[in-house]
Amino acid sequence: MNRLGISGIAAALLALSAPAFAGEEPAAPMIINIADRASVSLDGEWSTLVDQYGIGYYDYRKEPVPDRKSFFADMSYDDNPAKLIEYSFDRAPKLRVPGDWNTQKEKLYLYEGMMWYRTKFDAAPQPGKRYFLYFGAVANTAVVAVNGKRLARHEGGFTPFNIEVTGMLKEKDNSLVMLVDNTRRKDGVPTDNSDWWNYGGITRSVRLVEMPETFIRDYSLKLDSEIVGKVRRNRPEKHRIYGHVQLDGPAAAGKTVKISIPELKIQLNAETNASGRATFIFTAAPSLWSPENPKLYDITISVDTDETRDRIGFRYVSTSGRQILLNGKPVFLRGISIHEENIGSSSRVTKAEECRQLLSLAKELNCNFVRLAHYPHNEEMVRMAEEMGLLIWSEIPVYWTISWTNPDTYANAQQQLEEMITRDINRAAIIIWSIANETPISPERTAFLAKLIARAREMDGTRLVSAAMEKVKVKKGLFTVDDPLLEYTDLISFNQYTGWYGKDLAEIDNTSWTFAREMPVFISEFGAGALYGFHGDVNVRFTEEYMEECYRRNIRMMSERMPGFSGCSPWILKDFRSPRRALVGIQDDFNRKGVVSDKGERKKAFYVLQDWYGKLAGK
Ligand code: GCB
Repeated sequence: MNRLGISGIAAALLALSAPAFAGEEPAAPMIINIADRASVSLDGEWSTLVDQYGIGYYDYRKEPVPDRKSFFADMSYDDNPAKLIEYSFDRAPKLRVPGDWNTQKEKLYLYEGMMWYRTKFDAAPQPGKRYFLYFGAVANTAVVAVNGKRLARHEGGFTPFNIEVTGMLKEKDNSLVMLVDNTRRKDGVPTDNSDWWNYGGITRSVRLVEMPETFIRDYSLKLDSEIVGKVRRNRPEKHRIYGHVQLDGPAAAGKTVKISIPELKIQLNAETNASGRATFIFTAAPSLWSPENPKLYDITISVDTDETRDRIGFRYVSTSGRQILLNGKPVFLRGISIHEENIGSSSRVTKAEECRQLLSLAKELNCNFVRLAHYPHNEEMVRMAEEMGLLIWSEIPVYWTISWTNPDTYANAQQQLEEMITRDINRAAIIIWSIANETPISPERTAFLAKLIARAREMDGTRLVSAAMEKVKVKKGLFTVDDPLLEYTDLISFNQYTGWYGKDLAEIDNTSWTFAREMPVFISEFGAGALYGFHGDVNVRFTEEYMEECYRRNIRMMSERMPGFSGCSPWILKDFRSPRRALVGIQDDFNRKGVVSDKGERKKAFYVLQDWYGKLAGK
């Protein structure tokens, strides 16, 4: 039965975008720092069934069926051949979890739709413990059932969620069935049109997490930008560090929480209020995190029933006039944009080693900054960038033509924003939350985005908030950004493809910029496409020479004729898959704007960028 009482027909038309059916509750509040928690991995080979028509979910009238008649029941023809059971996960082919399905089997390369996943696992549930299933990311919608009972639904393909399964586990042979749907939807976030591959699947790890009854769910430690007291020569500045600890469980209220940072000789207690939340503030003089000094401190947070350890850096970021300041000093962001695709097979990144390959290339380019586009990347990527001394721009997939007036679309965008901020609130490397990319200006869009920015600032007042905007022409050869969103952002950040999505390379030399606002200017994208190894005249599109020259001239133009130019993240590190790229023999389903090819071969433009960044870095 449909819990919200919409008719079966309406539900069918909406497919999985429909409001939750019975048992399809929102996920539980997110548990952070999951790598530190007692857990077992459920990764591996899962049984899978492609379900183009939703036969495991609907009956032949396209009415949703109850758990026992759906594939969530995990029945098998072989268990009772006298009964009509038209499926069996035991007979089904396997797919690797984590992983996108598109690059695992040729016949799934273009598949968009529903897919069933099933795994079985043993557990040893202990009395007095709580159990959660944690999913790093499932693209894009997931409905989860355990032992035949539907428990939760999550929408948003790039952020984690967890659901509680306390009291539902057996010692042997638990069945975990998931319906995963990557159908593109106009009202989705992202919408049905983009410039990247719509990978489907359980794309990040799945874990069974064991928690005490009352546990530490999330926490933050934030450095305030104000310097407290006098600055003494050769001594680190003193700052306030403030934050919160949120407990979860029956005994969450009135608890003493301990926060300790041994290296800073910090040891303090805070009391939780009636909702299990403790806030604290103290002063300390940490060695500040920066690309040159990616210093992290071991911290421990504990209550009588639980303890978690993390490594946290402290820094502050702000703007002053046309400059971005990191720890009070001007910083030029030598960035590169990155999609979450590995080098080699161009599959969704699933291993630490793949993160390292991408980030090492950024280091080789002399970057101090990465734009993790166009959605939150996996947590490992963020933590590794932080350890390697790379600043981060992190964004949600509010991209191009979102349904600005649909309240469900807004709710989902905000949910994804909250999930991104909650997971990564303690990552010093992240200095910019970005809430949108190249969205067409209208009053509805600006209201939607302004609300997201307000929410981001409410959750986190310690970072810059921005969006990738677009340029407009003032007159021949003169451009600006004239977007009402600038009222709300900290940066004039925008994508500009002068010399590529225009007439020719010469237009770059005839382009200048003017900005009415005294704000830092950040070029979130520029670039050109080239097929690695394709050489020719500088004016021939897709040659390495064209791309190289496009980089040279853009760098000159931005450096010389762009007031407030404070950094850039050229598009993009690696060639990536996109259904918009149809030129056979050159594109072959790849956006070729990578400074390295899909196999990691460095194009000529790579060296132009490396050389420029090297000089800026004083190398
Ligand atoms: C853009 C988009 C990016 C595209 C890129 C391109 O402005 O933000 O997602 O892939 O242009 O290559 O056209």
